[in-house]
Amino acid sequence: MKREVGSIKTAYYDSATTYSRENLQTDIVHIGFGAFHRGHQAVYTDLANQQIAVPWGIFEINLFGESNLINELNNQHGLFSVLETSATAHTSRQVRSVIGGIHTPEQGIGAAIARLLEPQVKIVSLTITEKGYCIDPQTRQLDDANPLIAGDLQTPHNPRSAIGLITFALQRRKALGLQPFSVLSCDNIPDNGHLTRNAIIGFAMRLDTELAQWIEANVTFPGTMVDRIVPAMTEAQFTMLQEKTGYADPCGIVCEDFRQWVIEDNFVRGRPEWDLAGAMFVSDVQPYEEMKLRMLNGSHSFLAYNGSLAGYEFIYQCMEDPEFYAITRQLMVDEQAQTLNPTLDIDLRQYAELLLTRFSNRNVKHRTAQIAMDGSQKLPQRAITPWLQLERKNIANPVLSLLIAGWLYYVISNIENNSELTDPLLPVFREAIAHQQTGWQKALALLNTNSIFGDLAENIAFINKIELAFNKIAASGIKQTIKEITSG
Ligand code: NAI
Ligand code: CS2
Repeated sequence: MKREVGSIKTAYYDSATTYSRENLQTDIVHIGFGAFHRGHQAVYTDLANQQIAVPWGIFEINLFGESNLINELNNQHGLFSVLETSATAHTSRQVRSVIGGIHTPEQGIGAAIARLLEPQVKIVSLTITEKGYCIDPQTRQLDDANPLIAGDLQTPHNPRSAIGLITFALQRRKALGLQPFSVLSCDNIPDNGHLTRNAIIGFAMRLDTELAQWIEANVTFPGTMVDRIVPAMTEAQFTMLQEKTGYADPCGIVCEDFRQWVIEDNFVRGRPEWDLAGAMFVSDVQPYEEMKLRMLNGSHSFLAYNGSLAGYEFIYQCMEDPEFYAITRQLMVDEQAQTLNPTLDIDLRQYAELLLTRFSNRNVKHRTAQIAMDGSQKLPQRAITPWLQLERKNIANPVLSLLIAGWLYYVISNIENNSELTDPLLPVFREAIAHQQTGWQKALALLNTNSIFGDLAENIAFINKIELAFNKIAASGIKQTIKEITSG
């Protein structure tokens, strides 16, 4: 059923794609050719390219996962389709900003290093998930115990982690007298620029202090707030994409029509005019990023755990349940918004309504189980820090408490039922609960995971509130628990 790329009929695409790809070169190396990058940075670059004289090219590197995606991308000469969908309308576009890619487990790390050493590379961007930075979420410093980091410190010329790869490429560029590049994290991590800097300079420090100093002086790590809901593809979405474009595109994706990108304007060798495609360049990303991470991602995590406990497979199904809808708004407006920087020039109530509408989009099939992944890397910024802030301000935080209790309940029941659970700390969780008897004893054991909760297991107010919420879920079920919070 698949067709040759040459047969992609441009008539099927709603977007005009006007620029020549003939002279596209690797200006940006992107690590992490997943769903999100295709629906976000690649689209922004494509749209900006349509309006500028010299288009920017992106080259893709995948360090993990299946090789098919990059092989298919290369078969299609880097072209792929993006179907953007609201609840009622679709727009399809063919993205033309990508040149091709490498899957290092197949082609070898040397091929990736060679790309990073091309003199004209100006930006290395990343969507490698929270865990890809190999950082302890509590201390925000490089985690030496991380097996990838420990391995790369032994053989830095043959790296496996993104952090080791970028540091080695910078070391080689320095030695070869080449100009450095900027490193642009596009992952959902608070203060992602500084965190990436901590990881790379931390790694370099362990190898060579002079290199670390050179990176500090010559490389920038702009912070970003990135937003677009781009779920992992399902069979149904591949079918929908094919129906709308006439082409069975193995690299295609379906995502929501909304997109936002706020970028700290701090690049050592220039950057595309992403603002022509709607991005915002600012001097301080933090207020935007905190708003999005807490109101959007915090609510997503609430729905991921508690929605799963209620039996909902997709986020839009949670939104069709009036109690879930109400408690999500309560979380956004009465709790998360109260923790945000008051100088932010955004109407947070309106922002909450926009998020609720986006979550309700039935054409975006975002699985609660997908968002539930890697909770250990997400809870600190989405739930724990805001929980503590509200506590300090004497503002009630029952929904954040229920989010944390829901995570505990979800982790324990999925381990015990052998159900889907993906988290880099899964072995630690298994070990922690193995010798505990009651549900709450197991929860307490998990609350002792320092890299997530710090020393909160000793905070009596915290433990009391989480215990109350946890026991309520156990005794009455999640739906009744939510009903009581929203009505009380
Ligand atoms: P995905 O599962 O489609 O792709 C993940 C990518 O990360 C793959 O290319 C994989 O090779 C790479 N990766 C995984 N573990 C890695 C590691 N340890 N080191 C280096 N690379 C690693 O996921 P998707 O949807 O592309 O999301 C990726 C990240 O993008 C998210 O974790 C989030 O931080 C950010 N993001 C995602 C959004 C979405 O709606 N999908 C929206 C906003 C941000
Ligand atoms: C989600 C995000 O998977 C998750 O943790 O909360 O990927 C979310 O879809 C995006 O941040 C939306 O921009």
